[in-house]
Amino acid sequence: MTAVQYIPAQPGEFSFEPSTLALLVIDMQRDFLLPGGFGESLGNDVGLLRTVIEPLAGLIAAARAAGITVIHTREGHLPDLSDCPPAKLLRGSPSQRIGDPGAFGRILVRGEYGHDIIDELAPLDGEVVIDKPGKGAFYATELSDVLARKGISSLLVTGVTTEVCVHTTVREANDRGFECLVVSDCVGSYFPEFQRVGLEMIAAQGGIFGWVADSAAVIGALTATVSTPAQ
Ligand code: C5J
Repeated sequence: MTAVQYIPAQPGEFSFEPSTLALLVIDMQRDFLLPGGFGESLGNDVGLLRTVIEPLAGLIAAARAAGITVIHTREGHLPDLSDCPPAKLLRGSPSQRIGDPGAFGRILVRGEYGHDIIDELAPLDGEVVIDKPGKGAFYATELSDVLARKGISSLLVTGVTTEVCVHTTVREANDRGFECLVVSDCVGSYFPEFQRVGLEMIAAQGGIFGWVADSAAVIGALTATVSTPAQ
């Protein structure tokens, strides 16, 4: 029998069993986070996303130490863009579209330098990396199968951006029956207002999409996991 652990959270305590919990790290890619990259070229302040790096590195380390499954995602497309619907391709500034040359290679194209995960949060050998063509990590990916195979029913959700890929993924996960806790200082937005409201929306109405807690609270519970032997 595995011990149930608790994390103080909004709107109330989040309970989990370590063996059925995974840490999902969404789209911590150079295209979104590096100064001079795609995100910045759209006029965004990447500094707002980069505040996530340090707490998230600490959370990933704590999850690995506790034996929690860590899964990374990357948003991007095949080099021929056959998996990018015109509705997505044609949106946005004509000079900065998906597949166009950018400072770090073709924008959001798999295999390009900018598409990969930032060095600070590089996946370890053996950790699952899900390549996703959409905002949600479940759409047109193998994530459902991976989670089912590993017996995962609860997710710690982190990454960027809060109101886009994090929210879409949490909503997809919620509809599929997963219990999601969004880690407030480990998700980031280019828009401070969207960050605040995005987090509020998760835990509103008694946790309509899930729970919210900061990384200190989550790491506290994961550390207790390490020191509490399974029964
Ligand atoms: C966006 C993402 N914002 N990962 N992607 O286009 O949130």
